[in-house]
Amino acid sequence: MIQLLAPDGTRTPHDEFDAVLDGSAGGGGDDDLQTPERLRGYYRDMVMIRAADLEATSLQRQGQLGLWASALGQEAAQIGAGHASRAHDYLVPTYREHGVAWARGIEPWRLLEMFRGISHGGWDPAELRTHPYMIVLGSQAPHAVGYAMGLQRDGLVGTGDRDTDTAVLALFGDGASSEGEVAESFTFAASFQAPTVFYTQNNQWAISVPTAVQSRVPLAQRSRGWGIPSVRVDGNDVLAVMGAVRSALDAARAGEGPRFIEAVTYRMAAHTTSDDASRYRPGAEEQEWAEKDPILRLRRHLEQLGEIGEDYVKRCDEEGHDLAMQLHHHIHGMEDPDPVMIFDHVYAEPHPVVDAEREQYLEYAAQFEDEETAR
Ligand SMILES: Cc1ncc(C[n+]2csc(CCOP(=O)(O)OP(=O)(O)O)c2C)c(N)n1
Ligand SMILES: [Mg+2]
Repeated sequence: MIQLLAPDGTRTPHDEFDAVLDGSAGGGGDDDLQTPERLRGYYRDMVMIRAADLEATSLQRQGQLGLWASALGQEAAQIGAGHASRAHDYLVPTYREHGVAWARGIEPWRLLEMFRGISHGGWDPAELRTHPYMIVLGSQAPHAVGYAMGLQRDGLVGTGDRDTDTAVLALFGDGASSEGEVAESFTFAASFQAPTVFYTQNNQWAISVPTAVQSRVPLAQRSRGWGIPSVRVDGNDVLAVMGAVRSALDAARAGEGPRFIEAVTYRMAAHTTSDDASRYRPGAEEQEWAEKDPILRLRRHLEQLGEIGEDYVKRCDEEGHDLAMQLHHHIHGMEDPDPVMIFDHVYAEPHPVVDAEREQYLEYAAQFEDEETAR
């Protein structure tokens, strides 16, 4: 497993990833992604999304969201992957990519709207180059490969033009990696050398099923039978993640074909707000992973570099608190949408089946209006 930052913050150099991170690989001309200023930025990002995440859980408990899938513990795996992608790459996320969304410029309240059940998508995928969240496990892989094959046909891969060459990042969990769709997508991506990076956050659990039940070998090895090169990185190490994802996307964009990355991380919270992890997961395991906290790790590294002070840490905490309060007020202030809106935007144009369903719903809802009036 590749690790650049140990849990105590100690930095280990890595020839390949360091060249990618400091921008000297691939002909140069890239920004240095590991300046102290950038590192402090990743720290702030992680603090912000953790604050938003905790607030979202509270909002669900207050009855304001139907459900919330927490990404606590996966901040480095997500902030690293999000920032490693280039603006014109296309990302296909699951339902737990709040840090990736943040790095792509998606405001957290848009995610919360989805979990409140009042938005089909929440943002414009064309504008932000990030697909809507998808809950169907493994569906990210065929969508991503299909998109990637489209890019090939549009002449947007391997031309050497850095502004137009594009790659796709497919995100999915350890459990989802066992879905047939992922295997089928490996076949298509490998056969057509489609510019896809498959990125699995192995957070050790698929609801109550541990990763050990998914595979007899480390997940990273799975793609190798397809001829898809893979790496296994410490997913709680923002630099290892960033190095791996940037390097893989650069290769895919250059026309070198697909890549697979396993980021080893931990789901610190329950699967969702509907789950009680204490029913199946030992407390000692949670304790063990708390020591590997990705935010603490980057802070320790910055402290070792002498590049972070109490003031900065305090300011990040305050900003996180402000963000949480904004989310709180935004969500509590929302009006319920007209339920009939659910039938809008199913298709771009009117469709007889949707029209019939709308009519049926209106008739159904009318019964309750009568009851209201009678009372
Ligand atoms: C095709 C499909 N089967 C089952 C489910 C129900 N389900 C939702 S999340 C989940 C576990 C997913 O685990 P993993 O892929 O490891 O992702 P994580 O939730 O840990 O991020 C299951 C079984 C689903 N959403 N889609
Ligand atoms: Mg999982």
